[in-house]
Amino acid sequence: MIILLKYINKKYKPGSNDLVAEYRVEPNKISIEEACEKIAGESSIGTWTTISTMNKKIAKKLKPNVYSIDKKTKQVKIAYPAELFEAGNMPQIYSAIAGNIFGMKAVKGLRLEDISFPKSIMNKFSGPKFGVKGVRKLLGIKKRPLVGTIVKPKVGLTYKQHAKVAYDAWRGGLDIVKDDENLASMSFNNFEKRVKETLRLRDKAEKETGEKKMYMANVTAETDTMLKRAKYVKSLGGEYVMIDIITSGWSGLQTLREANLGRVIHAHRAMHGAFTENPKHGISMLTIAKTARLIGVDQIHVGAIVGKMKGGKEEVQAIGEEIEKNIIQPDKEEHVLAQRWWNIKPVFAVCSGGLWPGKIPNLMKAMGNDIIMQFGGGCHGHPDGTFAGARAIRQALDASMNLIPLKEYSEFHKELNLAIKKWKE
Ligand code: CAP
Ligand code: MG
Repeated sequence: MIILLKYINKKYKPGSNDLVAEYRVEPNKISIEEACEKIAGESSIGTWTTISTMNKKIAKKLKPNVYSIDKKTKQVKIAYPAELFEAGNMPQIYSAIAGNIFGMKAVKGLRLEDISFPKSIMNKFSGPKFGVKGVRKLLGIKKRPLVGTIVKPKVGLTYKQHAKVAYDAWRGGLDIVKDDENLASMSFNNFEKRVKETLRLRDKAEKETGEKKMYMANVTAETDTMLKRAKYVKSLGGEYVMIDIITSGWSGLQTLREANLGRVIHAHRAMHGAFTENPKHGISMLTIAKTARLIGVDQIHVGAIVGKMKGGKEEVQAIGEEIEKNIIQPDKEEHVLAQRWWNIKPVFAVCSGGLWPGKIPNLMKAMGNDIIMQFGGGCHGHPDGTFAGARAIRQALDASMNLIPLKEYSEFHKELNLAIKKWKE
C-alpha cells in the first residue's frame, strides 16, 4: 500500500521531546511549501517519491512536522521527533537535519539558523567539564577578562623558539598562550618536544610572575593520535588542550571530550567561514557554538566584532548569550530558538582575530568581562617585541577595568603608548 506523507501541519505544537530546527528556505522554481515538504522528508524518513516499504507505524512515530512557514522572511520551523535521532551521536543528528537537504535542487539556498535540543537528547552529552567558573578557578582570576596570545608566526618556529615566545608573553603578563590552528607536529617543531619545553618555561614564568599561566597545545589530528597527544599533555601537568572542531568534526570532538581526560578544552573554529558566512546558505555559527557547548568544550571562538574576521555585534553577542546563559529566550531577529541548558555549564567566549590593545575597551563594552581576548599580531607585532606587547595588553586591560581612557593611561605606560602609535587607525 502506498502512503503519501504530508509534513506541513501548521496546527502542530512542538512537544518537549521534539528537536526543533529553524531554516531559512529559498525555494528553486517551486513554492516554499513544496520545498518544505521535500526538506522535511529528505531530513527524516522520506525520499523523492512515494515508496511501497513505508507504513503507517513508521509515519506515526517518526514523521516530522513543518509547523511554521514565514513567507516574508523565508524562515521555516520543523519539529522532529527525538526518536529520529541516536541521542549522544552528534554526527548522526547533523547527517539528518544538516545533511542531504543542503544539496537538493529544490532549494536555491538553505541555511540552518538554530537547533533547539530536547532534554532527552541533551542528557546523552557531557557538556563542559570546567566551563567559565572552572577556568576562572584554575587561573585564580575572579572578575576580569582573560588575556592570551597565539604564538606567531603560525608555523615556522622551532620548538625552542616557540617556547621562548610563549615565555616572553607570560612574563609580560598574559594568562594564556596557545598554538595556532594550523600548528600540529612539524618536522621542525615536534609536538612532544614543543609541549615539554613550553610547559617547562610556563612553570618558570609562573614562578617569576607569581601568576598562574596556561598553555593550550593544539592536539588536532587523527583521533588515536589526538588522544595520545592529549594524554601526553596531561602526563606533563598541562591543564589545556586545543582542538580545531570543524576540521576534526563532531566525532573527533566527542572522542576527545568523552575520553574525560580532565583537561580544559579550547575549541578553535577554523573552516567555519566556509558555511557560516552566507546569510542565505549554510549553517549559523550560533548553531555550531551551541552544539560545541552540548558536546562539552570549555571555551570557543565566537568572533571579535572589532577585529579582522567577519561577525557583527548582534551575531557575536547572540552567540555569547547562547553559550553562557542557562535560559535562552527566542529572538526572531537573530533567528534564535528558545533553549533550556539545564545543568550544562556555560562556555567561555573567545574573542580573537586582528585584535590589539586599543581594541580592548570597545570589545569589553560589547561583550562584558566573561571573555577571553587573544592577540597574535597585536602582541608579537609590538615595536619592542613580545614581552612589551604583552605588557601593553595588560596595561590596556588594567586601564579598561578602571575605566581610564587608554590615551591618558598610555602617557605613563610606554609599552601601551608605542602600541597605540603603531596601530591607531
Ligand atoms: C588570530 C588567529 C585566530 C583567529 C581565528 C589567526 O591571530 O590566531 O586563529 O582569531 O579567528 O590565526 O588569525 P591574530 P576567529 O591575532 O594575529 O589575528 O577567532 O574568528 O575564529
Ligand atoms: Mg590562528
